[in-house]
Amino acid sequence: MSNTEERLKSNIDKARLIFLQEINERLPEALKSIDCIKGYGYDIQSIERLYKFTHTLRGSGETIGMFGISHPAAEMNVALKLIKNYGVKLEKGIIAFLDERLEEIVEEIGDNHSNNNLHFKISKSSNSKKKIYVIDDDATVTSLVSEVLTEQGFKVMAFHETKKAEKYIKIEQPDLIVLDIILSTEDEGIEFCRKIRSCECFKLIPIIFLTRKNELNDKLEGFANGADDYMGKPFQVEELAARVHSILNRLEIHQYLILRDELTQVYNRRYLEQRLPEEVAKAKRIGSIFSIAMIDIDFFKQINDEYGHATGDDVLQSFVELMNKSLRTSDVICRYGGDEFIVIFTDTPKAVANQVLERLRDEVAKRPVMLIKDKVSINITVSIGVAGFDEDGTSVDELILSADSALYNSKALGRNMVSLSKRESNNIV
Ligand code: GH3
Ligand code: MG
Repeated sequence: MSNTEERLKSNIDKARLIFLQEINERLPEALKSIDCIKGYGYDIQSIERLYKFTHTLRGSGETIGMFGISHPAAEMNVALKLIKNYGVKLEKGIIAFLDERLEEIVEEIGDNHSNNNLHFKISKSSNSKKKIYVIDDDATVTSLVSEVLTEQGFKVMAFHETKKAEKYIKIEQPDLIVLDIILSTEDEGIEFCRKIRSCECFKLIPIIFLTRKNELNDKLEGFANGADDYMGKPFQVEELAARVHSILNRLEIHQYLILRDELTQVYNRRYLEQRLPEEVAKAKRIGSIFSIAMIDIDFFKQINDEYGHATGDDVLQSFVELMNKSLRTSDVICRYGGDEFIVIFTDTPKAVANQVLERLRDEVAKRPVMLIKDKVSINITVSIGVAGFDEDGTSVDELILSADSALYNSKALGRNMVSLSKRESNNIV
């Protein structure tokens, strides 16, 4: 091989390594997206994420000759484009097709990893913020479990007694607890489990018992007192890690489902009611600012009346799709109810939110909603009210009231309009 050929080969090898590293970092998000689609069907954000991911894989994979990755990525990419842009329905067959192609990609990456340690890396980034408490009086167990779970990206805290863990639990809630039963007493772990389960805010923390008590009756008692899983000692640490992943992944899907609006897949009112107080608290704590917008489709009832409720649903979905495209990923879109949405613009002053919303309003008005299956195109417009922290309110209620009053102004002044809140006119003292 000539020097030039050698240099070229080493450059391609380097590029392949960087490519694999990059995929590894983005793969957890892609896997999460496909899980969401599998579990819940059409979700524009997941489709967008998968589209971008497969687009990169397709292009870069081909360039560096990794066709085992670029071919399935190209197939996925085309299918996603048809779904995104050409109204092809996301049916079971297509979901299975996307899932199989992604699996091919995962397998191919696995084969390409010299240490064949892919799942380790996937876990690492997808679980990087999750906190796990390991409570066991045996230091060998806590150190082994901590080491393996830490390597997999979890933040682990080890305790040798439940009292200390109880103190911490009140300050920072863990995402999962691995709990021994026999500590200073025969059933300290059971007592601890019962105690935390009796408190409303800890009811949902997954608990895995890891114990020498391994008889059927012990297990039944563990489950009866609130365990999510039970493992006897001696144990394989890889199996424990697999159970931790499985429980947390399922919980994540569950949380996704309860905080999303069923029709449009954006966040629902329940999420808004959690998130908005957090934004207010953060803004007060660190002195930051943010804005909110209340957006309402004009004369939406007429669309239902004229074309039927199902078409009304399609219009709502198309409008959300447009919002997803026009707004930034940091903007939090929530369906407040019916044809009304609230968007939180984090770290954004009212004037900037106003510009973004003016663009959105203009795009909505200019682009009729094309409903291929109904063979109709429907013109819609939206009215918007904007309020900013802290000039229009320093509490959730004040901000919503301000945005609502501004929205009312837009409606009263003829609709298809963005209005900024003027706090004085809201009669807020
Ligand atoms: P305005 O310009 O004043 O906002 O008039 P509007 O007709 O949009 O206002 P209104 O709030 O009276 O109408 C909202 C309608 O949205 C009433 C309700 O039947 C309909 N709606 C609420 N939820 C859904 C839904 O999930 N799907 C469909 N298709 N319609 C819905
Ligand atoms: Mg309306």
